[in-house]
Amino acid sequence: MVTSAFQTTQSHQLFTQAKELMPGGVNSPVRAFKSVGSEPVFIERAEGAYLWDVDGNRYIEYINTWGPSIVGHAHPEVIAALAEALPRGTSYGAPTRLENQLAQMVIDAIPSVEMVRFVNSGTEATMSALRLARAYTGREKFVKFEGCYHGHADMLLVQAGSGVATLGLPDSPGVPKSTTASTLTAPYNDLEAVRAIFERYPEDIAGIILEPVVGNAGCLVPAPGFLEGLRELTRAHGALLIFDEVMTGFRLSYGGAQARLGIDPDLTCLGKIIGGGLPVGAYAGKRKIMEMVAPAGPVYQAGTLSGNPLAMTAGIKTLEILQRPGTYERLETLSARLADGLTAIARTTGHTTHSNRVGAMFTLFFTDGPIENFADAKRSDLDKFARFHRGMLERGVYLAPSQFEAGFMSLAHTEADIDQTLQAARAVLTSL
Ligand code: KE4
Repeated sequence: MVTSAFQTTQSHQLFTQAKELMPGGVNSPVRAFKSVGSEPVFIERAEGAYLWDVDGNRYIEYINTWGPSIVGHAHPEVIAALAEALPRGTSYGAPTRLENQLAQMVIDAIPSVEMVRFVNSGTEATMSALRLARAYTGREKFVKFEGCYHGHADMLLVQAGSGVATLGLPDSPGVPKSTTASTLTAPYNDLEAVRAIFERYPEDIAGIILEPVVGNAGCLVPAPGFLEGLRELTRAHGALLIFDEVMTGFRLSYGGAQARLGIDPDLTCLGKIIGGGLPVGAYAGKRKIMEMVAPAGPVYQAGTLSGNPLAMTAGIKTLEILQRPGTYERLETLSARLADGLTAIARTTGHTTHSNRVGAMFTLFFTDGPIENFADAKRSDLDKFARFHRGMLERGVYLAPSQFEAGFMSLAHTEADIDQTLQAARAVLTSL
């Protein structure tokens, strides 16, 4: 039931003030709750599977700050590691043993990775990986998929997912046509469309970049043979296969989507989880490619806070926790309980929905399935999704404020949290 205590007075005041100070009152568009037609709640603190807003409302949350807090918010061991590191300073602009340690952990975890460069965001990771692919192949064109989001670098803001889709933006003004002239797009899961691109441009494609399991169109699952087909096409044409695992890395398995699905990409982009919630990104891959990056090679890329000691510390501790036995089985059990429960409740309350899930990434679409690409996802009833989102928020469940995002499970969630979530969903879906 909606507790009469649910009020968001202080959030409203803060949002009113924020809109005077920052565009849209936020520092990342999807946070503004625009597509669900309500105002964001301002968060005071987070712990485990819970968020508390400034009005004292507690939420069971399934965003994991868009992926990073897979071990739970404010994990005691992560906090302790940061507390121990803080007195040594926050940034040096110089190499540290911590970067060696986290790089080695990433290399040990992901078979296709032989060398790593840390940056400060997923955007920097994908932007740099594409620059490197273009330098390595001497070619300019690359392929991305409709609905995939790879951050906000100019050449990637073409038919992007996540916030671009959420806000229904055609693409972004301010991006020169010349910059996106080399960006070719195809529908996700459409191998024939990619084959046709290579037939048209047999020697011009530097690479294909994709989310191996998509989170930014809502969750889309690769069709059998799709990823394998991309691997064959890129190999046959001397193009690189670039997996954007900013979201899936260390979430879908300790070796990411590629280990779970058995694919060997040339480059991998990472972020989110490897920083444990502090700013981080990375691009990584085969040594012969990575050694082209400055100062080892001519491909320039730099960053004041790259390899920041606090982000490295949080990332190292987070990956140590994820290495423990049973981690991914637990995430699977909890995620299946939630996704299957939501699907069953939607059916018994007479709603047409379809659920896509891989491990601890899932989306309940408000339309019928199958949902295999962005066009399918866009059939969803966004108005119903918005009412569902609002109803769940009022009942203490914090979901991604967009149909074109994935839900995330953490190790801090319990069966009781999920059952409470399902109880709220039953009440909301009955009322819709
Ligand atoms: P950042 O620059 O936001 O660290 O990473 C960009 C990025 C790259 N690749 C993938 C697969 C991603 O999911 C992202 C960022 N994800 C979004 C959530 N869909 C971040 C949330 C936001 O934009 O506020």
